[in-house]
Amino acid sequence: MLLLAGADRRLFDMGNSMERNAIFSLEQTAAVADLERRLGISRREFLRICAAMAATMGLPAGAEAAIAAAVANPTKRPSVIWLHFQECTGCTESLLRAEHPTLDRLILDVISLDYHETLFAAAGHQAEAARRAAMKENKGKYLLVVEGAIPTKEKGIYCKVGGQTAIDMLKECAADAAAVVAIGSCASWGGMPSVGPNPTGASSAGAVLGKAVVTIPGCPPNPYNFLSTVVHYLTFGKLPAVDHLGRPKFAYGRLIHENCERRPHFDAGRFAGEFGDEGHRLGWCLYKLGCKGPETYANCPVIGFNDVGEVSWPVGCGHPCIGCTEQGVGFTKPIHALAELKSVNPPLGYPHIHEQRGSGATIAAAATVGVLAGAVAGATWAINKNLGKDLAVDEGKAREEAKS
Ligand code: FSX
Ligand code: SF4
Ligand code: F3S
Repeated sequence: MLLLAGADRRLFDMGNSMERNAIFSLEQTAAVADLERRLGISRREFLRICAAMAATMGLPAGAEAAIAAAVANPTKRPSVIWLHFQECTGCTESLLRAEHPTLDRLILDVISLDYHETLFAAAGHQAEAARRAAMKENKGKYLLVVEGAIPTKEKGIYCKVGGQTAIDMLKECAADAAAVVAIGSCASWGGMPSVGPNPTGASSAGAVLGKAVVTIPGCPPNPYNFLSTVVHYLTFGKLPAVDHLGRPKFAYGRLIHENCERRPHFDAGRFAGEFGDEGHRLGWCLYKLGCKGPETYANCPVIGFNDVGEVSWPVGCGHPCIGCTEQGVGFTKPIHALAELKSVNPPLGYPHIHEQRGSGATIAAAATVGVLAGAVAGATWAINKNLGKDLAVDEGKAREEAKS
Protein backbone atom coordinates (compact mmCIF):
# COMPACT_ATOMS: atom_id res chain seq x y z
CA MET A 1 0.00 0.00 0.00
CA LEU A 2 1.31 3.44 -0.91
CA LEU A 3 0.43 4.86 2.45
CA LEU A 4 2.18 2.18 4.37
CA ALA A 5 5.34 2.54 2.32
CA GLY A 6 5.38 6.23 3.24
CA ALA A 7 4.61 5.35 6.85
CA ASP A 8 7.61 3.07 7.13
CA ARG A 9 9.75 5.93 6.00
CA ARG A 10 8.05 8.29 8.42
CA LEU A 11 8.62 5.94 11.34
CA PHE A 12 12.21 5.49 10.25
CA ASP A 13 12.81 9.17 9.63
CA MET A 14 11.36 10.50 12.85
CA GLY A 15 14.09 12.89 13.70
CA ASN A 16 13.42 13.16 17.40
CA SER A 17 14.23 10.04 19.36
CA MET A 18 11.67 11.01 22.03
CA GLU A 19 8.96 10.88 19.40
CA ARG A 20 10.27 7.57 18.13
CA ASN A 21 10.35 6.17 21.65
CA ALA A 22 6.82 7.42 22.33
CA ILE A 23 5.31 5.46 19.49
CA PHE A 24 7.45 2.35 19.92
CA SER A 25 6.80 2.22 23.67
CA LEU A 26 3.09 2.09 22.81
CA GLU A 27 3.77 -1.21 21.13
CA GLN A 28 4.14 -2.83 24.54
CA THR A 29 0.93 -1.49 26.07
CA ALA A 30 -2.11 -3.61 26.90
CA ALA A 31 -4.34 -1.32 24.82
CA VAL A 32 -2.36 -1.99 21.65
CA ALA A 33 -2.14 -5.70 22.47
CA ASP A 34 -5.90 -5.76 22.84
CA LEU A 35 -6.33 -3.95 19.55
CA GLU A 36 -4.08 -6.53 17.93
CA ARG A 37 -6.49 -9.20 19.11
CA ARG A 38 -9.61 -7.25 18.09
CA LEU A 39 -8.42 -6.38 14.60
CA GLY A 40 -6.22 -9.37 13.88
CA ILE A 41 -3.27 -7.22 12.82
CA SER A 42 0.22 -7.03 14.20
CA ARG A 43 1.12 -4.18 16.55
CA ARG A 44 3.75 -2.97 14.12
CA GLU A 45 1.23 -2.85 11.30
CA PHE A 46 -1.15 -0.88 13.48
CA LEU A 47 1.56 1.66 14.27
CA ARG A 48 2.42 1.92 10.58
CA ILE A 49 -1.22 2.70 9.80
CA CYS A 50 -1.21 5.43 12.46
CA ALA A 51 1.97 6.86 10.97
CA ALA A 52 0.36 6.75 7.53
CA MET A 53 -2.67 8.65 8.75
CA ALA A 54 -0.47 11.27 10.40
CA ALA A 55 1.48 11.63 7.15
CA THR A 56 -1.72 11.88 5.09
CA MET A 57 -3.02 14.65 7.31
CA GLY A 58 0.32 16.47 7.18
CA LEU A 59 0.58 16.39 10.99
CA PRO A 60 3.86 17.13 12.70
CA ALA A 61 6.16 14.38 13.89
CA GLY A 62 4.92 12.93 17.14
CA ALA A 63 1.25 12.93 16.09
CA GLU A 64 1.54 9.22 15.30
CA ALA A 65 1.81 8.39 18.99
CA ALA A 66 -1.21 10.54 19.90
CA ILE A 67 -3.22 8.92 17.12
CA ALA A 68 -2.17 5.41 18.14
CA ALA A 69 -3.04 6.07 21.79
CA ALA A 70 -6.47 7.47 20.90
CA VAL A 71 -7.34 4.73 18.41
CA ALA A 72 -6.24 1.97 20.77
CA ASN A 73 -8.49 3.28 23.54
CA PRO A 74 -11.94 1.74 22.95
CA THR A 75 -13.65 4.00 25.50
CA LYS A 76 -13.07 6.99 23.23
CA ARG A 77 -15.06 5.67 20.28
CA PRO A 78 -17.44 8.38 19.08
CA SER A 79 -21.02 7.39 18.42
CA VAL A 80 -21.82 7.69 14.71
CA ILE A 81 -25.27 7.97 13.18
CA TRP A 82 -24.97 7.29 9.43
CA LEU A 83 -27.83 8.33 7.15
CA HIS A 84 -28.47 7.18 3.59
CA PHE A 85 -30.46 9.20 1.15
CA GLN A 86 -30.37 9.63 -2.62
CA GLU A 87 -27.30 7.68 -3.76
CA CYS A 88 -25.91 4.34 -4.87
CA THR A 89 -24.39 3.33 -1.51
CA GLY A 90 -20.99 3.43 -3.20
CA CYS A 91 -19.55 5.45 -0.31
CA THR A 92 -20.27 2.65 2.14
CA GLU A 93 -19.29 0.03 -0.43
CA SER A 94 -15.91 1.62 -1.06
CA LEU A 95 -15.30 1.69 2.67
CA LEU A 96 -16.24 -1.94 3.15
CA ARG A 97 -14.58 -3.20 -0.01
CA ALA A 98 -11.23 -1.72 0.90
CA GLU A 99 -8.82 -4.45 -0.14
CA HIS A 100 -6.63 -3.92 2.84
CA PRO A 101 -8.13 -6.26 5.40
CA THR A 102 -7.69 -3.84 8.25
CA LEU A 103 -9.21 -0.67 6.87
CA ASP A 104 -12.87 -1.55 7.21
CA ARG A 105 -12.24 -3.22 10.55
CA LEU A 106 -10.29 -0.22 11.74
CA ILE A 107 -13.02 2.21 10.70
CA LEU A 108 -15.65 0.12 12.41
CA ASP A 109 -13.38 -0.15 15.44
CA VAL A 110 -12.65 3.55 15.90
CA ILE A 111 -16.30 4.49 15.73
CA SER A 112 -19.36 3.14 17.47
CA LEU A 113 -21.68 2.76 14.51
CA ASP A 114 -25.05 3.12 16.19
CA TYR A 115 -27.22 3.54 13.12
CA HIS A 116 -26.49 2.60 9.51
CA GLU A 117 -29.35 1.50 7.32
CA THR A 118 -27.40 -0.82 5.04
CA LEU A 119 -25.30 -2.47 7.74
CA PHE A 120 -27.96 -2.77 10.38
CA ALA A 121 -29.36 -6.19 11.23
CA ALA A 122 -32.42 -4.43 12.64
CA ALA A 123 -35.15 -3.15 10.34
CA GLY A 124 -38.23 -0.98 10.41
CA HIS A 125 -39.37 0.44 13.75
CA GLN A 126 -36.61 -1.44 15.58
CA ALA A 127 -33.94 0.40 13.56
CA GLU A 128 -35.58 3.78 14.03
CA ALA A 129 -35.88 3.14 17.77
CA ALA A 130 -32.14 2.32 17.89
CA ARG A 131 -31.33 5.57 16.12
CA ARG A 132 -33.40 7.65 18.52
CA ALA A 133 -31.96 5.82 21.54
CA ALA A 134 -28.39 6.44 20.33
CA MET A 135 -29.14 10.10 19.67
CA LYS A 136 -30.62 10.53 23.15
CA GLU A 137 -27.79 8.71 24.88
CA ASN A 138 -25.09 10.64 23.01
CA LYS A 139 -26.84 13.99 22.77
CA GLY A 140 -24.45 16.69 21.61
CA LYS A 141 -21.61 14.18 21.21
CA TYR A 142 -22.35 11.98 18.22
CA LEU A 143 -21.00 12.40 14.72
CA LEU A 144 -23.64 12.56 12.02
CA VAL A 145 -22.47 11.11 8.71
CA VAL A 146 -24.68 11.85 5.72
CA GLU A 147 -24.40 9.79 2.55
CA GLY A 148 -26.47 10.73 -0.50
CA ALA A 149 -28.22 13.84 -1.73
CA ILE A 150 -31.45 15.14 -0.23
CA PRO A 151 -34.38 15.62 -2.60
CA THR A 152 -36.08 18.89 -1.79
CA LYS A 153 -38.86 19.23 -4.39
CA GLU A 154 -42.49 18.55 -3.38
CA LYS A 155 -41.55 18.93 0.30
CA GLY A 156 -39.03 16.11 0.01
CA ILE A 157 -41.46 13.26 -0.76
CA TYR A 158 -39.03 11.59 -3.18
CA CYS A 159 -37.02 10.05 -0.35
CA LYS A 160 -38.61 8.77 2.85
CA VAL A 161 -37.19 6.49 5.53
CA GLY A 162 -39.54 5.07 8.15
CA GLY A 163 -42.24 7.45 6.90
CA GLN A 164 -40.03 10.49 7.47
CA THR A 165 -38.68 12.61 4.62
CA ALA A 166 -34.91 12.83 4.16
CA ILE A 167 -35.17 16.55 4.90
CA ASP A 168 -36.87 15.98 8.27
CA MET A 169 -34.62 13.10 9.24
CA LEU A 170 -31.49 15.07 8.42
CA LYS A 171 -32.65 18.08 10.41
CA GLU A 172 -33.72 15.96 13.37
CA CYS A 173 -30.40 14.11 13.48
CA ALA A 174 -28.27 17.21 12.92
CA ALA A 175 -29.92 19.15 15.75
CA ASP A 176 -28.00 17.35 18.51
CA ALA A 177 -24.92 16.23 16.59
CA ALA A 178 -21.46 17.36 17.64
CA ALA A 179 -20.53 17.61 13.97
CA VAL A 180 -21.95 16.73 10.57
CA VAL A 181 -19.80 15.02 7.94
CA ALA A 182 -21.14 14.75 4.39
CA ILE A 183 -19.52 11.73 2.77
CA GLY A 184 -19.42 11.45 -1.02
CA SER A 185 -20.18 14.02 -3.70
CA CYS A 186 -23.96 13.53 -3.39
CA ALA A 187 -24.11 14.69 0.23
CA SER A 188 -21.27 17.19 -0.25
CA TRP A 189 -22.63 19.16 -3.19
CA GLY A 190 -25.54 17.20 -4.66
CA GLY A 191 -23.42 14.89 -6.83
CA MET A 192 -24.82 12.94 -9.74
CA PRO A 193 -28.50 13.19 -8.67
CA SER A 194 -28.29 17.00 -8.68
CA VAL A 195 -26.92 17.37 -12.20
CA GLY A 196 -29.60 18.66 -14.61
CA PRO A 197 -32.46 18.19 -15.07
CA ASN A 198 -32.62 17.20 -11.36
CA PRO A 199 -36.33 16.38 -11.19
CA THR A 200 -36.24 15.72 -7.41
CA GLY A 201 -34.39 18.90 -6.46
CA ALA A 202 -31.46 16.88 -5.10
CA SER A 203 -29.39 19.04 -2.81
CA SER A 204 -26.46 18.81 -0.42
CA ALA A 205 -26.55 18.25 3.34
CA GLY A 206 -25.06 21.69 3.95
CA ALA A 207 -27.66 23.44 1.75
CA VAL A 208 -30.56 21.67 3.45
CA LEU A 209 -29.21 22.40 6.93
CA GLY A 210 -28.29 25.94 5.98
CA LYS A 211 -24.88 25.63 7.58
CA ALA A 212 -21.37 24.56 6.79
CA VAL A 213 -20.60 20.87 7.26
CA VAL A 214 -17.41 18.90 6.71
CA THR A 215 -17.48 17.43 3.21
CA ILE A 216 -15.57 14.46 1.84
CA PRO A 217 -16.51 14.52 -1.84
CA GLY A 218 -15.75 11.81 -4.37
CA CYS A 219 -17.97 9.33 -6.12
CA PRO A 220 -17.07 7.30 -4.22
CA PRO A 221 -14.77 9.13 -1.81
CA ASN A 222 -11.56 7.58 -0.65
CA PRO A 223 -12.16 5.74 2.65
CA TYR A 224 -8.74 6.86 3.96
CA ASN A 225 -9.93 10.44 3.92
CA PHE A 226 -12.97 9.53 5.98
CA LEU A 227 -10.90 7.44 8.38
CA SER A 228 -8.30 10.18 8.77
CA THR A 229 -11.01 12.78 9.43
CA VAL A 230 -12.63 10.65 12.12
CA VAL A 231 -9.28 9.77 13.67
CA HIS A 232 -8.37 13.46 13.79
CA TYR A 233 -11.61 14.09 15.68
CA LEU A 234 -10.95 11.17 17.98
CA THR A 235 -7.38 12.20 18.73
CA PHE A 236 -7.63 15.96 18.98
CA GLY A 237 -11.33 16.44 19.81
CA LYS A 238 -11.90 18.56 16.72
CA LEU A 239 -12.29 18.05 13.01
CA PRO A 240 -9.36 18.84 10.69
CA ALA A 241 -8.95 22.24 9.04
CA VAL A 242 -11.24 22.64 6.05
CA ASP A 243 -11.43 24.90 2.99
CA HIS A 244 -14.32 27.17 1.95
CA LEU A 245 -16.28 24.13 0.75
CA GLY A 246 -15.84 22.25 4.02
CA ARG A 247 -13.26 19.86 2.53
CA PRO A 248 -10.39 18.75 4.77
CA LYS A 249 -7.37 20.64 3.48
CA PHE A 250 -5.09 17.65 3.94
CA ALA A 251 -7.06 15.80 1.27
CA TYR A 252 -8.39 18.49 -1.05
CA GLY A 253 -5.78 21.23 -0.78
CA ARG A 254 -4.12 20.49 -4.10
CA LEU A 255 -5.12 19.80 -7.65
CA ILE A 256 -4.77 16.25 -8.88
CA HIS A 257 -2.64 17.70 -11.67
CA GLU A 258 -0.04 18.83 -9.11
CA ASN A 259 0.65 15.33 -7.81
CA CYS A 260 -0.06 13.23 -10.90
CA GLU A 261 2.67 10.82 -11.91
CA ARG A 262 1.96 11.70 -15.56
CA ARG A 263 2.54 15.41 -14.98
CA PRO A 264 6.06 15.40 -16.44
CA HIS A 265 4.52 14.16 -19.70
CA PHE A 266 2.08 17.06 -19.62
CA ASP A 267 4.95 19.51 -19.14
CA ALA A 268 6.92 17.84 -21.91
CA GLY A 269 3.95 17.88 -24.30
CA ARG A 270 3.56 14.11 -24.47
CA PHE A 271 -0.15 13.28 -24.71
CA ALA A 272 -2.23 10.22 -25.43
CA GLY A 273 -4.36 11.15 -28.44
CA GLU A 274 -6.84 8.33 -28.16
CA PHE A 275 -7.41 5.27 -26.02
CA GLY A 276 -5.05 2.49 -27.00
CA ASP A 277 -2.66 4.59 -29.09
CA GLU A 278 1.07 4.51 -28.49
CA GLY A 279 1.03 7.48 -26.10
CA HIS A 280 -1.72 5.84 -24.06
CA ARG A 281 0.19 2.57 -23.89
CA LEU A 282 3.34 4.42 -22.84
CA GLY A 283 1.54 6.09 -19.95
CA TRP A 284 1.58 9.63 -21.30
CA CYS A 285 -0.64 12.45 -20.06
CA LEU A 286 -4.41 12.02 -20.54
CA TYR A 287 -5.22 15.73 -20.82
CA LYS A 288 -6.27 15.45 -24.47
CA LEU A 289 -8.57 12.57 -23.57
CA GLY A 290 -10.42 14.94 -21.24
CA CYS A 291 -8.60 14.40 -17.95
CA LYS A 292 -10.04 16.82 -15.37
CA GLY A 293 -7.04 16.59 -13.05
CA PRO A 294 -6.09 20.22 -13.83
CA GLU A 295 -9.34 21.49 -12.29
CA THR A 296 -10.06 18.88 -9.63
CA TYR A 297 -8.93 19.09 -6.03
CA ALA A 298 -8.27 15.69 -4.45
CA ASN A 299 -5.45 13.49 -3.20
CA CYS A 300 -6.23 10.45 -5.38
CA PRO A 301 -2.72 10.20 -6.89
CA VAL A 302 -1.14 10.57 -3.47
CA ILE A 303 -2.96 7.87 -1.55
CA GLY A 304 -4.50 5.70 -4.27
CA PHE A 305 -7.43 3.40 -3.73
CA ASN A 306 -7.37 -0.02 -2.16
CA ASP A 307 -4.28 -2.12 -2.03
CA VAL A 308 -3.30 -2.90 -5.56
CA GLY A 309 -0.15 -0.85 -5.89
CA GLU A 310 0.98 2.45 -7.30
CA VAL A 311 -1.52 2.77 -10.12
CA SER A 312 -4.63 2.26 -8.04
CA TRP A 313 -6.42 5.43 -9.07
CA PRO A 314 -8.26 6.40 -12.27
CA VAL A 315 -5.40 8.11 -14.14
CA GLY A 316 -2.94 5.50 -12.91
CA CYS A 317 -5.16 2.86 -14.54
CA GLY A 318 -5.21 4.76 -17.83
CA HIS A 319 -8.56 6.54 -17.55
CA PRO A 320 -8.85 10.32 -17.42
CA CYS A 321 -10.03 11.77 -14.13
CA ILE A 322 -13.68 12.79 -14.57
CA GLY A 323 -13.51 15.24 -11.65
CA CYS A 324 -15.90 13.26 -9.48
CA THR A 325 -15.08 15.31 -6.38
CA GLU A 326 -15.63 18.68 -7.98
CA GLN A 327 -18.95 20.48 -8.33
CA GLY A 328 -19.37 21.86 -11.85
CA VAL A 329 -16.90 19.34 -13.26
CA GLY A 330 -17.88 15.78 -12.32
CA PHE A 331 -21.05 14.58 -14.11
CA THR A 332 -21.40 18.06 -15.57
CA LYS A 333 -18.62 18.50 -18.10
CA PRO A 334 -18.44 15.90 -20.89
CA ILE A 335 -15.75 13.32 -20.19
CA HIS A 336 -13.90 14.17 -23.43
CA ALA A 337 -14.00 17.98 -22.93
CA LEU A 338 -10.66 19.62 -22.21
CA ALA A 339 -10.14 20.69 -18.61
CA GLU A 340 -9.68 24.26 -17.54
CA LEU A 341 -6.09 24.79 -16.45
CA LYS A 342 -6.69 26.26 -13.01
CA SER A 343 -3.18 27.00 -11.98
CA VAL A 344 0.26 27.09 -13.39
CA ASN A 345 1.80 25.80 -10.19
CA PRO A 346 4.78 23.65 -10.96
CA PRO A 347 4.55 19.94 -10.20
CA LEU A 348 6.18 18.59 -7.07
CA GLY A 349 9.20 17.51 -9.07
CA TYR A 350 10.71 17.59 -12.53
CA PRO A 351 12.02 14.75 -14.63
CA HIS A 352 15.69 14.67 -15.46
CA ILE A 353 16.51 16.04 -18.88
CA HIS A 354 17.69 12.66 -20.15
CA GLU A 355 14.67 10.85 -18.80
CA GLN A 356 12.10 9.66 -21.30
CA ARG A 357 9.54 8.25 -18.87
CA GLY A 358 9.19 11.55 -17.11
CA SER A 359 8.63 10.14 -13.65
CA GLY A 360 11.52 11.51 -11.67
CA ALA A 361 11.78 14.09 -8.93
CA THR A 362 14.89 15.32 -7.23
CA ILE A 363 14.72 15.18 -3.47
CA ALA A 364 15.58 18.84 -3.18
CA ALA A 365 12.99 19.96 -5.73
CA ALA A 366 10.20 17.87 -4.31
CA ALA A 367 10.98 18.67 -0.71
CA THR A 368 11.34 22.40 -1.37
CA VAL A 369 8.13 22.70 -3.32
CA GLY A 370 6.33 20.45 -0.87
CA VAL A 371 7.39 22.34 2.21
CA LEU A 372 6.83 25.74 0.65
CA ALA A 373 3.37 24.81 -0.49
CA GLY A 374 2.47 23.02 2.73
CA ALA A 375 2.13 19.70 0.96
CA VAL A 376 4.71 17.73 2.83
CA ALA A 377 2.72 14.52 2.68
CA GLY A 378 2.37 14.74 -1.09
CA ALA A 379 5.97 15.69 -1.58
CA THR A 380 7.20 12.90 0.64
CA TRP A 381 5.10 10.47 -1.28
CA ALA A 382 6.33 11.83 -4.60
CA ILE A 383 9.93 11.49 -3.51
CA ASN A 384 9.42 7.97 -2.26
CA LYS A 385 7.62 6.96 -5.38
CA ASN A 386 9.98 8.54 -7.88
CA LEU A 387 13.21 7.89 -6.09
CA GLY A 388 13.46 4.25 -7.07
CA LYS A 389 12.73 5.01 -10.69
CA ASP A 390 15.18 7.88 -10.74
CA LEU A 391 17.92 5.79 -9.26
CA ALA A 392 17.22 3.00 -11.67
CA VAL A 393 17.43 5.41 -14.60
CA ASP A 394 20.56 7.06 -13.23
CA GLU A 395 22.25 3.74 -12.56
CA GLY A 396 21.36 2.49 -16.03
CA LYS A 397 22.77 5.65 -17.56
CA ALA A 398 25.91 5.43 -15.46
CA ARG A 399 26.45 1.85 -16.59
CA GLU A 400 26.02 2.87 -20.21
CA GLU A 401 28.47 5.75 -19.78
CA ALA A 402 30.97 3.46 -18.08
CA LYS A 403 30.81 1.06 -21.01
CA SER A 404 31.36 3.73 -23.66
FE1 FSX B 1 -22.72 6.55 -4.74
FE2 FSX B 1 -22.36 7.70 -2.17
FE3 FSX B 1 -21.39 8.46 -5.62
FE4 FSX B 1 -23.12 9.49 -4.20
O1 FSX B 1 -20.90 7.89 -2.96
S1 FSX B 1 -20.49 6.48 -5.10
S2 FSX B 1 -23.62 8.16 -6.03
S3 FSX B 1 -21.04 10.17 -4.22
O2 FSX B 1 -23.44 9.21 -2.29
O3 FSX B 1 -23.09 6.20 -2.82
FE1 SF4 C 1 -2.19 13.79 -14.89
FE2 SF4 C 1 -4.45 14.45 -16.02
FE3 SF4 C 1 -2.73 16.36 -15.35
FE4 SF4 C 1 -2.20 14.76 -17.39
S1 SF4 C 1 -3.88 16.26 -17.26
S2 SF4 C 1 -0.80 15.33 -15.77
S3 SF4 C 1 -3.08 12.80 -16.70
S4 SF4 C 1 -3.82 14.99 -13.96
FE1 F3S D 1 -12.60 11.01 -8.93
FE2 F3S D 1 -10.75 11.98 -10.49
FE3 F3S D 1 -10.09 10.97 -8.16
S1 F3S D 1 -12.51 10.82 -11.12
S2 F3S D 1 -11.57 9.34 -7.89
S3 F3S D 1 -11.33 12.78 -8.51
S4 F3S D 1 -8.95 10.80 -10.04
